[in-house]
Amino acid sequence: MQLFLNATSPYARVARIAALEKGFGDTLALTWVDPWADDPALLAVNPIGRVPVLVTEAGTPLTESLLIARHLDTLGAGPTLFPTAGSAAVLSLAGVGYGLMEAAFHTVIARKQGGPEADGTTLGRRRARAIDRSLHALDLDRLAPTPSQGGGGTLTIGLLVTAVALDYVAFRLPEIAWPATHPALAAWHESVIGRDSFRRTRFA
Ligand SMILES: N[C@@H](CCC(=O)N[C@@H](CS)C(=O)NCC(=O)O)C(=O)O
Repeated sequence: MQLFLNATSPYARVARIAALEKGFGDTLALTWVDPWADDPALLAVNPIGRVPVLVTEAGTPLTESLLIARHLDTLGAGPTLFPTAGSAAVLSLAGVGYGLMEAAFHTVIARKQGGPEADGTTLGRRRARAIDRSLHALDLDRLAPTPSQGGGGTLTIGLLVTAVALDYVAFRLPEIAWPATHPALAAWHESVIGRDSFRRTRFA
């Protein structure tokens, strides 16, 4: 299998962590690309031109980080990232974590394209409010149903996506300083990013 990715994409990191958690660390070929450069190799497997893309053993390209994670989960070894028991809570958390990731990512891209003024637009302010509300929603109460699923325990797709999203906000939008305003969430986050799969995929 082959994974098209870049080192700063939170979406690609979700796919890569899922691959590592499911035992594909040694067999997954990593193809590093710049999705903004219209690389022909990437466009050949994804007409949308985004990472991540997973090309299966049979040569089928899969796009969308959560769909890739789902496929790897079906195929791989170890505990499932999509447990049947408590499925609604897991997916509910994944939705909030993914929404935070999107709001943060689009804030970064809007700044790159439109300069710092992008933050002051209607959409920019809307994204900032979404980030703020998500951080509150994700504070420990939200994570309470699965507290033992942090560092050493079983990871779910909800916890995985949320931890990557929080790390992305800290990496790209440090001025938000969420660990200071949400210390309990920060303590939980620390325990998850200590996992081998997170340490091996740090943003760079
Ligand atoms: N919904 C997609 C989002 C993927 C995405 O936006 N990837 C970014 C990199 S972080 C990208 O490749 N952007 C290039 C572009 O939008 O043209 C997913 O979950 O995989």
